[in-house]
Amino acid sequence: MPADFLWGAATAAYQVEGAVADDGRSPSIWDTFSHTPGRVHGGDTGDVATDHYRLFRSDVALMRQLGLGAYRFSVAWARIVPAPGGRVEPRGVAFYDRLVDELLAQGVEPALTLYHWDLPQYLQDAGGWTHRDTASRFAEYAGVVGRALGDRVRIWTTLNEPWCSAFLGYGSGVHAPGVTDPAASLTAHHHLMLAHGEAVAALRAELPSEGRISIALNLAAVRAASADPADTDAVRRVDGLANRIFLDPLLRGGYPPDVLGDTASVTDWSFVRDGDLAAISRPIDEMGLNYYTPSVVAGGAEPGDPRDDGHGVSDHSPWPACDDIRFLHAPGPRTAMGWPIDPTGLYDIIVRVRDEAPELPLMVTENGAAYPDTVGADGRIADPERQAYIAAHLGAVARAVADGARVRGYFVWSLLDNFEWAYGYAKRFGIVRVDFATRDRTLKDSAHWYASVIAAHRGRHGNGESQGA
Ligand code: IFM
Repeated sequence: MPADFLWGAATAAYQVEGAVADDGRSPSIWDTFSHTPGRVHGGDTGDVATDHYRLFRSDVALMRQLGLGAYRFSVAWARIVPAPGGRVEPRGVAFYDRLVDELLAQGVEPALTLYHWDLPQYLQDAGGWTHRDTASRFAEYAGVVGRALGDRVRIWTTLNEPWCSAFLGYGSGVHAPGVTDPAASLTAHHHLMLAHGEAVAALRAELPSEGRISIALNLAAVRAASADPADTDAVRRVDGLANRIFLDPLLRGGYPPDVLGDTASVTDWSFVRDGDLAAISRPIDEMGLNYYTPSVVAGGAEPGDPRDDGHGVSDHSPWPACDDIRFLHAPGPRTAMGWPIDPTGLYDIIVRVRDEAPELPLMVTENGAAYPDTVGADGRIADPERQAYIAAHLGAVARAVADGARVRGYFVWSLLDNFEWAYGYAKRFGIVRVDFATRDRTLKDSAHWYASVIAAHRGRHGNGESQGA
């Protein structure tokens, strides 16, 4: 990796913070969703989660112990602007102030995401992401956070995985707000993209010139089940809805014509207004890529059965106008999410973006694996599968770097075991174990190993990370 490569780990507000009623925070759509019976495995909620809101100082101490160069976290919008009208809650801002100051004091660079799926419930009550106004509210919120923290935070991400917000939130309904309406999912998608573009402008107005603005996309490595033309056309369609529906407006200022055609039975796209695509394509400084597993698709199938697609169980597809497409699993070993392990997918999405935007620096903003870890009699948590997963994916990043991709950093998902959305606490992604009865943290073997990788890199490059620079 380059000398100034940033080695990090990531979390997100609702998944780790807890303290959902503290310091003026109002409910988000995930509070509502997780408290709705049947929505989340075991009735789990983020009410306490890992208690990071209270334990953040000791968590930052762990980061320092691991030698992390950066910590990627998200801000809970409902802590900052907890009610309609735009009033800013100073106690909410103060929490992130303390977190950022603690990170900087411990030599860990903050990497801030503005939206990791926890829309304030009052905005959902007004229509959520199907309501165009939500994009303007997001830009206002971005400006508030930019003003408060822009003097210390250099790495900014507007949205995390907007595909999930739009298509799991409004299509399959396995994520909050739990809507199952393909037209609504495409409307939400566009308003999320617009929110990103408006937030870029709002952040630019607040950040000093060193501020770097990005968006984190979970682009899909889509493969055909066979060379059959029905399968290759399924790849084109899914690629359109997973990848080009983001990359084309962001990088080229237009939606792909074939996607507009493929989805014409669902919506006429009249929610796109003049000027929207110019806003969405405002230049960004880097792009975040989140990757876990490839997608294998086949065409010409019978309409799907109820299924667990690795995000949750639903009778509704997250893919609009794709009822004739089947999603298969690649062969080979899988993680506890049922996700096949294939690092070449990460290589493929990195070089794709390298080819489409050669000047744009990239960050792997999430990558990691869930396994059912057990604590040994000696208290040790041996998680060789997770270690192997991360090592193999780092290998894919290194290969992409060697092939000319400008990858500036890698963030393990996740620092901590946490609230894994529809799966609650049943899936553990952390390199640090959290005992959800006591909230005690224990470094897993993968954490010790990741620390040694970082230390070896520093040893080779003389502590060359750009943190705080
Ligand atoms: O836990 C999630 C995270 O919030 C977003 N990306 C995928 C992770 C694993 O499912």
